Amino acid sequence: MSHSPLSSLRFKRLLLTGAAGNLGQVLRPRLKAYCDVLRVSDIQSLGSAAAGEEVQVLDLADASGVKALLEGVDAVVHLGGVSTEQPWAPILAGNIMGVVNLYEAARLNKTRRIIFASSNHATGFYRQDEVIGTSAPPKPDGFYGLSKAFGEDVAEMYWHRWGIETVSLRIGSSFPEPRDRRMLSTWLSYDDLERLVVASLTAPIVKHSVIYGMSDNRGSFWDNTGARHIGYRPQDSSEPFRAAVEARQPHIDITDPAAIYQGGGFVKMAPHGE
Ligand code: NAI
Ligand code: 15L
Repeated sequence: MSHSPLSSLRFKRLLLTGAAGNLGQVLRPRLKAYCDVLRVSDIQSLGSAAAGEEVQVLDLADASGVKALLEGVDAVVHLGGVSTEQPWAPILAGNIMGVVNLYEAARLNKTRRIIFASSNHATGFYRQDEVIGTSAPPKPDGFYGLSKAFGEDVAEMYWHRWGIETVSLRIGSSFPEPRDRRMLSTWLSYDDLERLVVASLTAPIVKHSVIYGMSDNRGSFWDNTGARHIGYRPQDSSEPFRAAVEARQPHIDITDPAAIYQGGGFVKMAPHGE
Protein backbone atom coordinates (compact mmCIF):
# COMPACT_ATOMS: atom_id res chain seq x y z
CA MET A 1 0.00 0.00 0.00
CA SER A 2 1.46 3.40 -0.88
CA HIS A 3 1.03 5.89 1.89
CA SER A 4 1.71 9.61 2.30
CA PRO A 5 3.74 10.09 5.48
CA LEU A 6 2.13 12.24 8.19
CA SER A 7 5.51 13.66 9.16
CA SER A 8 8.65 14.55 7.21
CA LEU A 9 10.79 13.25 10.08
CA ARG A 10 12.51 9.98 9.23
CA PHE A 11 14.20 7.49 11.52
CA LYS A 12 17.15 5.33 10.55
CA ARG A 13 15.77 2.23 12.26
CA LEU A 14 12.45 1.74 14.07
CA LEU A 15 11.50 -1.38 16.03
CA LEU A 16 7.90 -2.62 16.07
CA THR A 17 7.20 -5.32 18.67
CA GLY A 18 3.99 -7.36 18.59
CA ALA A 19 4.16 -7.05 14.81
CA ALA A 20 2.18 -10.27 14.23
CA GLY A 21 -0.80 -9.02 16.27
CA ASN A 22 -3.89 -7.13 15.17
CA LEU A 23 -2.45 -3.64 15.52
CA GLY A 24 1.05 -4.79 14.54
CA GLN A 25 -0.31 -5.97 11.18
CA VAL A 26 -1.95 -2.56 10.74
CA LEU A 27 1.19 -0.58 11.59
CA ARG A 28 3.81 -2.81 9.93
CA PRO A 29 3.18 -1.53 6.37
CA ARG A 30 2.45 2.03 7.54
CA LEU A 31 5.57 2.60 9.66
CA LYS A 32 7.80 1.90 6.67
CA ALA A 33 7.13 5.46 5.48
CA TYR A 34 8.93 6.87 8.54
CA CYS A 35 12.18 4.90 8.58
CA ASP A 36 14.95 3.50 6.42
CA VAL A 37 14.74 0.13 8.19
CA LEU A 38 11.78 -1.30 10.09
CA ARG A 39 12.74 -4.10 12.46
CA VAL A 40 9.68 -6.22 13.31
CA SER A 41 9.46 -8.70 16.15
CA ASP A 42 6.99 -11.10 17.77
CA ILE A 43 6.90 -14.48 19.51
CA GLN A 44 4.80 -15.70 16.59
CA SER A 45 5.87 -16.17 12.99
CA LEU A 46 6.14 -12.93 11.00
CA GLY A 47 6.71 -14.31 7.51
CA SER A 48 9.71 -13.20 5.54
CA ALA A 49 11.20 -9.72 5.62
CA ALA A 50 9.83 -7.29 3.05
CA ALA A 51 12.15 -4.71 1.44
CA GLY A 52 13.56 -2.45 4.15
CA GLU A 53 12.56 -4.82 6.95
CA GLU A 54 14.43 -6.95 9.47
CA VAL A 55 12.53 -9.80 11.17
CA GLN A 56 13.32 -11.22 14.62
CA VAL A 57 11.10 -13.84 16.27
CA LEU A 58 11.63 -13.93 20.04
CA ASP A 59 9.99 -14.05 23.47
CA LEU A 60 10.07 -10.68 25.25
CA ALA A 61 10.88 -12.63 28.44
CA ASP A 62 14.30 -13.49 26.93
CA ALA A 63 16.47 -10.68 28.34
CA SER A 64 19.56 -11.28 26.19
CA GLY A 65 17.41 -11.68 23.08
CA VAL A 66 15.67 -8.36 23.78
CA LYS A 67 19.01 -6.65 24.37
CA ALA A 68 20.13 -7.76 20.90
CA LEU A 69 16.74 -6.78 19.46
CA LEU A 70 17.29 -3.12 20.36
CA GLU A 71 20.79 -2.83 18.90
CA GLY A 72 20.94 0.06 16.42
CA VAL A 73 17.33 1.11 17.04
CA ASP A 74 16.39 4.82 17.28
CA ALA A 75 12.89 4.35 18.70
CA VAL A 76 10.49 1.53 19.59
CA VAL A 77 6.77 1.09 19.04
CA HIS A 78 6.07 -1.51 21.71
CA LEU A 79 2.87 -3.43 21.05
CA GLY A 80 4.13 -6.87 22.09
CA GLY A 81 2.69 -8.75 25.04
CA VAL A 82 -0.57 -10.18 26.32
CA SER A 83 -3.46 -7.97 25.18
CA THR A 84 -6.43 -9.33 27.16
CA GLU A 85 -7.17 -10.70 30.64
CA GLN A 86 -5.21 -13.96 30.87
CA PRO A 87 -3.66 -16.22 33.51
CA TRP A 88 -0.83 -14.59 35.45
CA ALA A 89 2.05 -16.65 33.96
CA PRO A 90 1.85 -15.28 30.37
CA ILE A 91 1.19 -11.77 31.70
CA LEU A 92 4.25 -12.05 33.94
CA ALA A 93 6.39 -13.21 31.00
CA GLY A 94 5.15 -10.87 28.27
CA ASN A 95 4.08 -7.73 30.12
CA ILE A 96 6.11 -7.63 33.35
CA MET A 97 9.42 -9.30 32.45
CA GLY A 98 8.97 -8.18 28.85
CA VAL A 99 8.66 -4.50 29.67
CA VAL A 100 11.60 -4.53 32.10
CA ASN A 101 13.72 -6.36 29.52
CA LEU A 102 12.74 -3.76 26.92
CA TYR A 103 13.71 -0.76 29.07
CA GLU A 104 16.94 -2.38 30.23
CA ALA A 105 17.78 -3.05 26.58
CA ALA A 106 16.93 0.57 25.74
CA ARG A 107 19.24 1.79 28.51
CA LEU A 108 22.11 -0.44 27.38
CA ASN A 109 21.62 0.46 23.69
CA LYS A 110 20.95 4.17 24.35
CA THR A 111 17.56 4.05 22.62
CA ARG A 112 15.98 7.48 22.87
CA ARG A 113 12.22 6.93 22.83
CA ILE A 114 9.61 4.21 23.36
CA ILE A 115 5.95 4.35 22.39
CA PHE A 116 4.34 1.99 24.90
CA ALA A 117 0.95 0.42 24.13
CA SER A 118 -0.64 0.76 27.54
CA SER A 119 -4.40 0.30 27.81
CA ASN A 120 -7.57 1.90 29.09
CA HIS A 121 -7.70 -1.13 31.42
CA ALA A 122 -4.98 0.55 33.51
CA THR A 123 -7.83 2.89 34.53
CA GLY A 124 -10.75 0.52 33.96
CA PHE A 125 -12.34 1.02 37.38
CA TYR A 126 -13.18 4.67 36.80
CA ARG A 127 -16.87 5.09 36.07
CA GLN A 128 -18.32 5.65 32.63
CA ASP A 129 -20.16 8.74 33.94
CA GLU A 130 -16.91 10.52 34.85
CA VAL A 131 -14.35 12.11 32.54
CA ILE A 132 -10.74 11.55 33.53
CA GLY A 133 -7.59 13.26 32.29
CA THR A 134 -4.16 11.97 31.40
CA SER A 135 -2.87 12.35 34.96
CA ALA A 136 -5.57 10.06 36.41
CA PRO A 137 -3.81 7.52 38.63
CA PRO A 138 -4.27 3.89 37.63
CA LYS A 139 -7.34 1.92 38.76
CA PRO A 140 -6.59 -1.36 37.00
CA ASP A 141 -9.50 -3.71 36.31
CA GLY A 142 -7.54 -7.00 36.33
CA PHE A 143 -4.09 -8.56 36.01
CA TYR A 144 -3.88 -7.27 32.42
CA GLY A 145 -4.64 -3.67 33.44
CA LEU A 146 -2.28 -4.04 36.39
CA SER A 147 0.53 -5.07 34.03
CA LYS A 148 -0.10 -1.97 31.90
CA ALA A 149 -0.01 0.26 35.00
CA PHE A 150 3.30 -1.42 35.87
CA GLY A 151 4.59 -0.69 32.37
CA GLU A 152 3.72 2.99 32.82
CA ASP A 153 5.63 3.04 36.13
CA VAL A 154 8.63 1.45 34.45
CA ALA A 155 8.48 4.17 31.78
CA GLU A 156 8.33 6.86 34.47
CA MET A 157 11.33 5.40 36.30
CA TYR A 158 13.44 5.10 33.14
CA TRP A 159 12.64 8.71 32.23
CA HIS A 160 13.76 10.06 35.61
CA ARG A 161 16.77 7.79 36.05
CA TRP A 162 18.01 7.34 32.50
CA GLY A 163 16.37 10.03 30.36
CA ILE A 164 14.59 7.53 28.09
CA GLU A 165 11.44 9.20 26.79
CA THR A 166 8.11 7.35 26.56
CA VAL A 167 4.61 8.08 25.39
CA SER A 168 2.27 5.67 27.16
CA LEU A 169 -0.78 5.21 24.94
CA ARG A 170 -3.79 4.22 27.02
CA ILE A 171 -5.49 2.76 23.96
CA GLY A 172 -9.27 2.47 24.04
CA SER A 173 -10.66 0.03 21.45
CA SER A 174 -8.79 -0.09 18.16
CA PHE A 175 -10.75 -2.19 15.70
CA PRO A 176 -12.06 -1.63 12.16
CA GLU A 177 -15.26 -0.25 13.72
CA PRO A 178 -16.87 0.07 17.17
CA ARG A 179 -18.47 -3.23 18.18
CA ASP A 180 -20.83 -2.11 20.97
CA ARG A 181 -22.22 0.91 22.80
CA ARG A 182 -19.14 1.27 25.04
CA MET A 183 -16.88 1.38 22.01
CA LEU A 184 -18.77 4.41 20.69
CA SER A 185 -16.85 6.17 23.49
CA THR A 186 -13.58 4.21 23.37
CA TRP A 187 -13.04 3.59 19.64
CA LEU A 188 -9.72 4.42 17.93
CA SER A 189 -9.73 4.10 14.14
CA TYR A 190 -6.68 2.57 12.49
CA ASP A 191 -5.92 5.85 10.69
CA ASP A 192 -6.06 7.72 14.01
CA LEU A 193 -3.87 5.00 15.57
CA GLU A 194 -1.25 5.79 12.94
CA ARG A 195 -1.64 9.55 13.60
CA LEU A 196 -1.23 8.93 17.33
CA VAL A 197 1.88 6.76 16.95
CA VAL A 198 3.51 9.12 14.46
CA ALA A 199 2.76 12.18 16.62
CA SER A 200 4.24 10.32 19.62
CA LEU A 201 7.37 9.40 17.67
CA THR A 202 7.96 12.89 16.27
CA ALA A 203 6.88 15.32 19.04
CA PRO A 204 10.04 17.25 20.01
CA ILE A 205 9.88 16.62 23.76
CA VAL A 206 7.65 14.05 25.50
CA LYS A 207 9.57 13.07 28.70
CA HIS A 208 7.08 10.44 29.99
CA SER A 209 3.67 11.46 28.71
CA VAL A 210 0.37 9.62 29.00
CA ILE A 211 -2.36 9.99 26.37
CA TYR A 212 -5.61 8.15 25.75
CA GLY A 213 -5.82 6.46 22.37
CA MET A 214 -9.22 7.42 21.01
CA SER A 215 -10.77 9.00 17.96
CA ASP A 216 -12.81 12.22 18.16
CA ASN A 217 -15.80 10.42 19.68
CA ARG A 218 -18.90 12.04 21.12
CA GLY A 219 -19.30 11.18 24.81
CA SER A 220 -15.73 10.10 25.55
CA PHE A 221 -14.65 9.07 29.06
CA TRP A 222 -11.27 10.75 28.57
CA ASP A 223 -9.83 14.25 28.24
CA ASN A 224 -6.47 14.50 26.43
CA THR A 225 -5.94 18.21 27.15
CA GLY A 226 -2.90 17.38 29.29
CA ALA A 227 -1.24 15.71 26.29
CA ARG A 228 -1.76 18.43 23.67
CA HIS A 229 2.02 18.85 23.40
CA ILE A 230 2.15 15.53 21.57
CA GLY A 231 0.27 17.11 18.67
CA TYR A 232 -2.20 14.27 18.10
CA ARG A 233 -5.36 15.48 16.36
CA PRO A 234 -7.86 12.70 15.66
CA GLN A 235 -9.67 12.92 12.33
CA ASP A 236 -12.19 10.08 12.75
CA SER A 237 -15.20 9.58 14.99
CA SER A 238 -17.43 6.68 16.05
CA GLU A 239 -20.50 8.77 15.18
CA PRO A 240 -21.12 7.33 11.68
CA PHE A 241 -21.43 3.88 13.32
CA ARG A 242 -23.85 4.98 16.09
CA ALA A 243 -27.16 4.05 14.46
CA ALA A 244 -26.02 0.54 13.56
CA VAL A 245 -24.45 -0.09 16.99
CA GLU A 246 -27.54 1.18 18.86
CA ALA A 247 -29.81 -0.94 16.68
CA ARG A 248 -27.72 -4.02 17.50
CA GLN A 249 -27.64 -3.16 21.23
CA PRO A 250 -30.80 -1.14 21.99
CA HIS A 251 -30.78 -1.67 25.78
CA ILE A 252 -28.12 -1.32 28.47
CA ASP A 253 -28.52 -2.73 31.99
CA ILE A 254 -27.25 0.25 34.01
CA THR A 255 -26.77 -1.98 37.08
CA ASP A 256 -24.29 -4.17 35.17
CA PRO A 257 -20.66 -3.42 36.20
CA ALA A 258 -19.77 -3.74 32.50
CA ALA A 259 -21.97 -0.68 31.87
CA ILE A 260 -20.90 1.18 35.02
CA TYR A 261 -17.13 1.07 34.66
CA GLN A 262 -14.92 2.29 31.83
CA GLY A 263 -13.25 -1.10 31.48
CA GLY A 264 -16.55 -2.66 30.36
CA GLY A 265 -16.64 -6.46 30.40
CA PHE A 266 -13.02 -6.67 31.59
CA VAL A 267 -14.12 -5.59 35.10
CA LYS A 268 -16.07 -8.86 35.45
CA MET A 269 -13.48 -11.27 34.11
CA ALA A 270 -12.08 -13.78 36.57
CA PRO A 271 -8.57 -12.66 37.57
CA HIS A 272 -7.02 -15.87 36.36
CA GLY A 273 -8.96 -15.96 33.10
CA GLU A 274 -10.91 -18.93 34.47
P1 NAI B 1 -2.53 -8.74 19.89
O1 NAI B 1 -2.73 -9.72 20.99
O2 NAI B 1 -3.21 -9.02 18.58
O3 NAI B 1 -0.97 -8.54 19.62
C1 NAI B 1 0.01 -8.67 20.63
C2 NAI B 1 1.19 -9.42 20.04
O4 NAI B 1 2.16 -9.60 21.09
C3 NAI B 1 0.83 -10.80 19.51
O5 NAI B 1 1.20 -10.93 18.15
C4 NAI B 1 1.60 -11.75 20.40
O6 NAI B 1 2.10 -12.90 19.71
C5 NAI B 1 2.72 -10.88 20.92
N1 NAI B 1 3.23 -11.39 22.20
C6 NAI B 1 2.51 -11.83 23.27
N2 NAI B 1 3.33 -12.28 24.23
C7 NAI B 1 4.60 -12.12 23.77
C8 NAI B 1 5.86 -12.41 24.29
N3 NAI B 1 6.02 -12.97 25.51
N4 NAI B 1 6.96 -12.13 23.55
C9 NAI B 1 6.83 -11.57 22.31
N5 NAI B 1 5.64 -11.26 21.75
C10 NAI B 1 4.53 -11.55 22.47
O7 NAI B 1 -2.97 -7.31 20.46
P2 NAI B 1 -3.31 -6.00 19.65
O8 NAI B 1 -4.78 -5.82 19.64
O9 NAI B 1 -2.57 -5.97 18.38
O10 NAI B 1 -2.74 -4.89 20.65
C11 NAI B 1 -1.40 -4.45 20.54
C12 NAI B 1 -1.00 -3.79 21.85
O11 NAI B 1 -1.90 -2.72 22.12
C13 NAI B 1 -1.05 -4.72 23.05
O12 NAI B 1 0.03 -4.41 23.91
C14 NAI B 1 -2.36 -4.37 23.72
O13 NAI B 1 -2.32 -4.62 25.11
C15 NAI B 1 -2.49 -2.90 23.40
N6 NAI B 1 -3.88 -2.48 23.34
C16 NAI B 1 -4.68 -2.83 22.28
C17 NAI B 1 -6.00 -2.41 22.22
C18 NAI B 1 -6.88 -2.71 21.05
O14 NAI B 1 -8.02 -2.22 21.02
N7 NAI B 1 -6.46 -3.49 20.07
C19 NAI B 1 -6.59 -1.61 23.31
C20 NAI B 1 -5.66 -1.33 24.39
C21 NAI B 1 -4.36 -1.73 24.38
C1 15L C 1 -7.70 -3.72 25.38
O1 15L C 1 -6.79 -3.39 26.13
C2 15L C 1 -7.62 -4.96 24.57
O2 15L C 1 -6.31 -5.18 24.10
C3 15L C 1 -8.57 -4.96 23.37
O3 15L C 1 -8.68 -6.29 22.91
C4 15L C 1 -9.94 -4.39 23.70
O4 15L C 1 -10.66 -5.27 24.42
C5 15L C 1 -9.81 -3.03 24.39
O5 15L C 1 -8.87 -3.03 25.45
C6 15L C 1 -11.13 -2.48 24.95
O6 15L C 1 -11.15 -2.05 26.10
O7 15L C 1 -12.12 -2.44 24.19
